[in-house]
Amino acid sequence: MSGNFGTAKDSRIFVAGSKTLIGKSLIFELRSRGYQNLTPSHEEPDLTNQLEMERFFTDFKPEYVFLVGGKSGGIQMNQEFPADLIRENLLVETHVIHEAYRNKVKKLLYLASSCCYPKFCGQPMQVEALFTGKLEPTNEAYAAAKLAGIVLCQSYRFQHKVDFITVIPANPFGPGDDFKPKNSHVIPSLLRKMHEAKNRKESFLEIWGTGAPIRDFIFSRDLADACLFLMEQYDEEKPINVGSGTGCSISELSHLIKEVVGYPGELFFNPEKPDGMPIKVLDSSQILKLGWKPKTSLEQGIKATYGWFLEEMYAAKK
Ligand code: GFB
Repeated sequence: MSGNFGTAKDSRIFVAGSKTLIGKSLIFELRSRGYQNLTPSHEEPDLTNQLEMERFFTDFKPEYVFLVGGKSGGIQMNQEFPADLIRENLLVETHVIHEAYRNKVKKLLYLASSCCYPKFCGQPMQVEALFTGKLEPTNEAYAAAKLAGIVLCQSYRFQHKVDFITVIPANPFGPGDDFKPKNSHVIPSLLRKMHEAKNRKESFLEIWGTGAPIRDFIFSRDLADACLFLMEQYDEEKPINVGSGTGCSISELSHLIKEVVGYPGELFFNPEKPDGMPIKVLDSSQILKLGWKPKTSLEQGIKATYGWFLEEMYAAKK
């Protein structure tokens, strides 16, 4: 069913969302494994534009599609820009999935999100829990769009007999992440804030929320590796989770980042800022059973991400 993705290194591959954290990691992994026929990352068509998508699929005729595009960001972005998030993600999913079907793509992998799970979900979160409860209000619009993407894949599979699969990742982070204060997820945000607080010799740093929420973090290169593994090995309608297997509280995470950055000040948790979902840890037993596991510890991943951030800052100053 999956064609010959693993062996055919000359396959035409479209990474839809090549400028995203996961898109960049996927392109890096694909190139390092000898796949050369990738859609050029510097001139990605507008995924939200139906005509551009039609033209692109007709010209490039991709055989495999990794759908990792669309807008995403941390808790603050989700609260401020719900309309942009739902609109952009719905457009991207609709156009890419439909054109993949019309152009007889051999296989498509759609990357959903762990915020598709209900707010008060049993832990670790199993795929069977999807659609069984209310979503976390701070990211409801984004999550609704990502859930629609899951149903799109399942519906095209059923009606058109295509091999479209869904992967649900834990919270990804890594080199190439978005460090802009308003958009960023917790890891890039805290790396930047602590780095700047250290340089300014500030003795206190505010961390949003109570510090109690628990997250499952996956290093972007491990997630890209899992996506390539699943493109080859997984053909089911049921979404599959990809996580680290363990949870880490925001408080533990903040202290780990403090150590990596070498920030000597005190951390102050501000409960007036939103916590988001209380716990999000994925049940990743299915992919473990198939023979894949992550290679990078949280600490190693954070060190690599901070190293990348420092290089970027240095390059920007030159
Ligand atoms: O990464 P984050 O925004 O994503 O926040 P979510 C995780 C937790 O870190 C929340 C706390 O409890 C925040 O209150 N936090 C503490 C911070 N300090 C900070 C900070 O400086 N910046 C940020 N961003 N958080 C996301 C969704 O929810 O999950 C996304 O909003 C996406 O759309 C992602 O789906 C996987 O895990 O709360």
